[in-house]
Amino acid sequence: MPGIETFPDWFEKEAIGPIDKIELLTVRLPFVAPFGTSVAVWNCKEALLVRLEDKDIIAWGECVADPDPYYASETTSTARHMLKDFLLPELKPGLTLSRLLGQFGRVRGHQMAKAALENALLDLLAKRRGLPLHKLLGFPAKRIMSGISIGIQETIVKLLDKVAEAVATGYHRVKMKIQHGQDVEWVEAVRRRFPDLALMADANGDYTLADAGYLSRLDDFKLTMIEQPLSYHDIYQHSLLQAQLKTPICLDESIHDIGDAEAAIALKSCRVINIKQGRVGGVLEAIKIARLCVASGIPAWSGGMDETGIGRALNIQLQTAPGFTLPGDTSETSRYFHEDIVEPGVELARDGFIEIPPGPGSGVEVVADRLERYLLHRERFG
Ligand code: OSB
Ligand code: MG
Repeated sequence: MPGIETFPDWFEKEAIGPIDKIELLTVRLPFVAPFGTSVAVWNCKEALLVRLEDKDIIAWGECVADPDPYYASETTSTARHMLKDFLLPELKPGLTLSRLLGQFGRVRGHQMAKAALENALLDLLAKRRGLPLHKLLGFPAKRIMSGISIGIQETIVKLLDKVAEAVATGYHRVKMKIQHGQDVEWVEAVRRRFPDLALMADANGDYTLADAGYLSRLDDFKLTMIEQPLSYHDIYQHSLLQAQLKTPICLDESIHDIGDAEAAIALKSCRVINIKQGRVGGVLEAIKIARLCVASGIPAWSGGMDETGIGRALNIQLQTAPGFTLPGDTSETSRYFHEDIVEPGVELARDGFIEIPPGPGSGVEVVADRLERYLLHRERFG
């Protein structure tokens, strides 16, 4: 395997080149059903998009931030501010992507804003070469495992219906959201009905170390993992909790870059890592973390942020990288939206796998009239 920092030659040798037109757009797509978590209930996906145009190429990036700061501190507004005032001004045609990302390093935090622009540039560079993104990154195509994240439901009966539907669709694993008051009993009910299901629970930081004894009751249900049980920026207390749980802990919110991943692995704070490329500053940082996971014997998977088809396509391309050994939050388009802004949408094959779309770049195309339908705001730069 290449070194953790090694990318194909173009990364350090080839200039990004001129870009005719840069735009930031905001879209809002209604969800088919509200998505409830311990931190918020979302009824729609509002996303900031980066659109790059050069000659006959149009490239896209999606910022995974929500309009609110309830999952992460970044929002669509902070990302717009960072892109406009600090990140886009660094984009010069003579720079390699490696140099540009180096410049981004001066800006502390704001990984989701950085990722959105990096994503769009990767789509552009791949399309210029007529290559699917995974090939530009040097990874062979493969079929991608699927997984679904089921939000907090009103009743256990409704939850069981949702899980049954996911199992019938063929998802490789089911994640259920939990929170205080909707946890042990709810997990137990799902496990009793689906004894062999690859099942995990995501708490989005709803518990404290004082709940360790209570959370250990989840050890009876063969969960593949419990995701982010403690605070959104904690690494240390998770190490104390992991020592008391049989169930593997998976960190999501706490991991912002490869340094956090190193700390979490060294402290034994988790046995699995959820790599969200947006949360860690982009696809290239995500690939590095996945390589670190391989070297450390830690399974990893690609987390989702209920992205539109633009971000979802990117997450699919990313999972060709070594280290994404577990099914991620990669679900069918119809599970989120009645209508998405891209084609082709994501569908599971009969065996639950997802094919990588064959087109260049991320492999999907934005459908103009759909974009118009869900567009809130459009602004041009450069
Ligand atoms: O915690 O993983 C999470 C969605 C939005 C914000 C946070 C999370 C999620 C999901 C859904 O669990 C993942 C998806 O289906 O894209
Ligand atoms: Mg999570």
